[in-house]
Amino acid sequence: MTEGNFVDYVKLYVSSGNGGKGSIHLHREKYITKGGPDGGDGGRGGHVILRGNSQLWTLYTFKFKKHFSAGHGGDGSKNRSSGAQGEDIYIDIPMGTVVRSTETNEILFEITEDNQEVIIQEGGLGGRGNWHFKSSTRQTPRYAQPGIEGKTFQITLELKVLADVGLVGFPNAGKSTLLAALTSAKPKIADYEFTTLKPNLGIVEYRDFQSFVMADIPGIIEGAAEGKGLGHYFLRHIERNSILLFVIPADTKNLKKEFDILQKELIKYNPELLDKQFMVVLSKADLLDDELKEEYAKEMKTLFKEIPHLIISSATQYHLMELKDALWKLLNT
Ligand SMILES: Nc1nc2c(ncn2[C@@H]2O[C@H](COP(=O)(O)OP(=O)(O)OP(=O)(O)O)[C@@H](O)[C@H]2O)c(=O)[nH]1
Ligand SMILES: [Mg+2]
Repeated sequence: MTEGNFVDYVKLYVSSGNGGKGSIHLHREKYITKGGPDGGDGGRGGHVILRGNSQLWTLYTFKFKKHFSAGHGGDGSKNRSSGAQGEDIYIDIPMGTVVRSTETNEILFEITEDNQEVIIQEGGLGGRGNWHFKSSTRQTPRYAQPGIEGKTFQITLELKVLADVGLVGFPNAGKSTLLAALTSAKPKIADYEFTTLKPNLGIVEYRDFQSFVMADIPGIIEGAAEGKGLGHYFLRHIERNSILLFVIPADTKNLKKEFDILQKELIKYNPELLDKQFMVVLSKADLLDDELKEEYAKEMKTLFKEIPHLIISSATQYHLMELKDALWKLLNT
């Protein structure tokens, strides 16, 4: 995953297939002069079906493809033979995707399970062939039903659950570096503020083939809730994470103040964020000597009390396994 893989809101056009035409056909055979109607039915048009897929984490694929059309039904033909059914089209989407009608903004449903299928737009019915319309007074009906046309519908997909752990910190705190150290994501990392402009997601592989998703978002600064920096836009993504992992660098001027500012911005933006589980890491510990580390450890113990905390270094991998353990424990309580 690279910079800009984070797509959580898209509008799609979906079109179901037309139903095939019913056939108007009169049976012809040697020696049979009045064979009667034998035109078959048109096949139904293909449905558009949304399907949950647990391997997907974002709506990224829809950045490039926004139109989806199912196949048309085949026309009926002689000998009462029905037209082929139009091919259904399946659109795979991640779990936690809310599907709305773009026109009314009404929520239609939410995909919550792997392989869950919902028909979002039905294919048009095939028309009935002329043999259905034979009666005592009308032996050779010369009409059949046309198929019903498919429909185009615009839907809005919005991803609700994005990640299990969201990284929160000032610019340059080392969030992207931590994501890169824990996952195979390759976010841009540099020694200046606002290197990360768009959130990045990575999958943290845990013991026994378990995993959780971590989201790295742009740095938050004082005033973010009022729109300073990039924070105001990205704060909404944090709302969806179940754990907020505060990243504060070891070269911070003031550990407590930095944590307070971050927390204050979150509360200003949405007080409900306080109900989330918090964890704090002091990053870049390789910059500290043992004595300083010791001091920080004490300070964190008094400052954070109930909040789990760790001193880590992405550069030297110091305490990264312990961090995974702690996050996993939090996720499972
Ligand atoms: N020594 C040391 N430097 C680190 C460590 N982690 C990150 N850095 C450095 O800190 C700088 C910022 O790192 P990033 O990971 O880009 O920081 P960020 O929090 O993602 O920054 P923004 O995207 O701007 O919000 C880079 O120069 C990194 O090389 C670490 O564990 N040790
Ligand atoms: Mg970054």
